[in-house]
Amino acid sequence: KMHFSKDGKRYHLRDQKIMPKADTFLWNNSVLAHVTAMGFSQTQFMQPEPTMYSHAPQKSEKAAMAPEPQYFDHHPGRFFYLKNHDTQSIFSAPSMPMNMELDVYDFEPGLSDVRWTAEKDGMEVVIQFALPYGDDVVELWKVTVRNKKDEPQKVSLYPYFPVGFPSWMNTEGHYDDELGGMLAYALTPYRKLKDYDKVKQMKDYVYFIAHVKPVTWEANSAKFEGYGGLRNPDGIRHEGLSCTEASYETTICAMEHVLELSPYESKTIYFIFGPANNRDEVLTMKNKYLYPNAINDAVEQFNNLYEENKGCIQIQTPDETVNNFINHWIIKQIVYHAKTLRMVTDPQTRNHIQDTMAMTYLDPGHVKDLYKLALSQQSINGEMPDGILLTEDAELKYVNQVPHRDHCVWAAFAIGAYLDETNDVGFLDEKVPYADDETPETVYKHVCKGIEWLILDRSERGLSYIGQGDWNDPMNMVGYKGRGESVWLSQATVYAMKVWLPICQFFKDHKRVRTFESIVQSMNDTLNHVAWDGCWYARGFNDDGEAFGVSTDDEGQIFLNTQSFGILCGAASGERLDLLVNAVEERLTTPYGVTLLAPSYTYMHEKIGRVTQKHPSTAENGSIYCHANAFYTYALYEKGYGQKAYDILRTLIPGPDEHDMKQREHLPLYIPNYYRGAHNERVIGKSSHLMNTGSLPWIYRCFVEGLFGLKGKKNGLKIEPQLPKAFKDVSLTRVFRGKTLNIDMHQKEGMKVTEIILNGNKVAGNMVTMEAMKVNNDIIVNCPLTK
Ligand code: CEZ
Repeated sequence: KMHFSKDGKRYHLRDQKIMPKADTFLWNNSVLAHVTAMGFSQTQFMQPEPTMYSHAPQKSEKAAMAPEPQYFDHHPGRFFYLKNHDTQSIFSAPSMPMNMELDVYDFEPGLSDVRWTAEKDGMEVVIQFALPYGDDVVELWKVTVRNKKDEPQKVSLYPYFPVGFPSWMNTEGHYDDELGGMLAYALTPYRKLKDYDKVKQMKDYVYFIAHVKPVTWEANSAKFEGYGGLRNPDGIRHEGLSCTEASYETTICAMEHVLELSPYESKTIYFIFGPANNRDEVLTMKNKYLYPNAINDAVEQFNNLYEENKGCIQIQTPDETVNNFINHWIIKQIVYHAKTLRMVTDPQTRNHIQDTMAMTYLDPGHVKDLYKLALSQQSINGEMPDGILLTEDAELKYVNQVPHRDHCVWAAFAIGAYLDETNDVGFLDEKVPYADDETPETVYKHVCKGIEWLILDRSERGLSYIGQGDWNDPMNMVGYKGRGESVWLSQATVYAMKVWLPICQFFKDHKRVRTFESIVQSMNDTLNHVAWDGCWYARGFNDDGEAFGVSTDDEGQIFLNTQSFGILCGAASGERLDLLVNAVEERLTTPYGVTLLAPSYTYMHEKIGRVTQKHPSTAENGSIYCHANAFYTYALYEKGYGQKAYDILRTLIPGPDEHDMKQREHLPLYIPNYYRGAHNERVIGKSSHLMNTGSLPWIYRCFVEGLFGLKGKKNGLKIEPQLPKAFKDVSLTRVFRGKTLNIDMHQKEGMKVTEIILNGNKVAGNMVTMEAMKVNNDIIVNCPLTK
């Protein structure tokens, strides 16, 4: 009922009922489309701010994709009704709105398109959806109706694409004969005269055109639904749609195509749906995209893109789900993040940097300009802004108007990772200006200045101030009076210095080396002295100097991030390390991953903030936040806890167990922002269904550098696998600095230390130097059995 296709690039969910919320997403440079198995859909495009053009009848205020979309009959979707003229029986595909039991159902998300098959009473509908490659905002649809009987059948096909009632100033729609399709208009509401010029540029028209003219149409939602509603619309019960416009009324795009099909005959209709600024633009799109091969062309271009960026590893392990995820699906998600930066004009600085960072392992050349762009918005005093402005008109909005104190740590992590992978030290010498000083300085200096800003931004006892938040956006009331301290940010600052120290050494920047080394030491001492709660690290200290994230708290006693970074910064060692790992296991671990904190907050804590008001076990309030899981597993690999790390990492990818997937309501096609935490047994593990997440670079690194232990060093590749017990034999291809390594890894009884054989010769130690590598290499790695 649920499985990957043979090549792993498509999924099949053949049961309409077991996972109605199963979903996938498609994207191009301007559009992000989220679709579900049932046919619900949300599409946003950039103009340049995220905008939607297909709404529920009531205008929703939501401007962009958000976690946990709630579906209901009138939730926007792309639906196709089918009526048999002889029997008058009706069903809808892919499933909604009628949701009738189908004889055949298949939700088939691919990397570059989505397909559904729905069959009832000898009539099959195959729907395919894709977005064009590039910048154009248009949905490409192809619907094939096949008569599966040995007698002729006459059917009507009625696509139903809602526009809604998005504008209280002007919403309307009708059939435009010349266009040969539906044209709706919903003016972006505005009040200020100065906004008129902006509104004039908006894509306020919505078009829906088929490549053959319909026989009847409907723009008027009330007429279409009549008394029957969406589940049994009068419009379809009657002979022909009523051809009624919407005149300041809830607007839809529906059409009727009559298809006479001989036995086993099929007919295909192509549709395009999208927003436009004016009628001419609609015509342009029609000419450009309303042709039979449009979808195939788009799919091919996206497939090529993923092929060109297929990542630095291609793996063959005994776990097919993991192979497919790492070889194909995480690639798609990484490329989406890196190329669109989540489709905002002011990505949060930490998101901008981490979304880019994942690309290090796909196409390292891609990251440099994006890092330089971020650094060019740094102040001369070292402070990084809350968001990176991508366009000239962009401004810091929403959460970016709340000052967060952590933005200087990320460049060190990301550029450190870039150097490990590429050894492109030349990048450190490239020069970038500051936001408030045009004299350019080197990338190296910029990052140093960021760290030095963090060093100054500390309390008397040497912990980082939290102000109105750190990594945790909604932790806004811990330190707003100026005294509160973040244990996490203190650890992250130390870790940033640790990552950066070898680079300072490389530059023979002795003074900095001495300073950083001594601060690393003193901060770690302080952390262990004041922030160690006995079995784990506290999360911080509020403005009144009280610790939180400690065992004496009634809620939020332990936080994951301070354990992960407590490991990464080197504060936790020896007994502390074991205690902390045990505490995470006992208090935070669930079958679906590790929760961000526990127990979840159930009431407002005014000395912590907005995070405590989020629903318990969602998002930052104790969900299984994938980003935080990725930090933690990365930290575990750093310390050699390979099996424990993998046990957690594996929980982030659903399946293949059916129960697991059903509980999560998530297919192994992308890492969601979070899964619900432990607060409510009924909904534990449920996916947020949000495809935006900072976890991707860390997860990918966990596989490359942790599990397979193939980490770039100055002179070459260090090979130190931490294979999980279940991976006795694996083979993979690693691309590294222009060389290809075909690697077989085996766990072998009796091995004491890992043995590496490069092109037939045993390597002394675990480094394969660049000099020793040919263009193509065969490597055998024999490891001791994993305990
Ligand atoms: O947003 C994420 C941010 O994109 O939350 C993370 C943060 O590190 C990421 O940069 C943890 O706080 O409540 C809010 O304002 C949050 O900003 C959320 O919207 C959160 C969402 O989960 C979206 O990704």
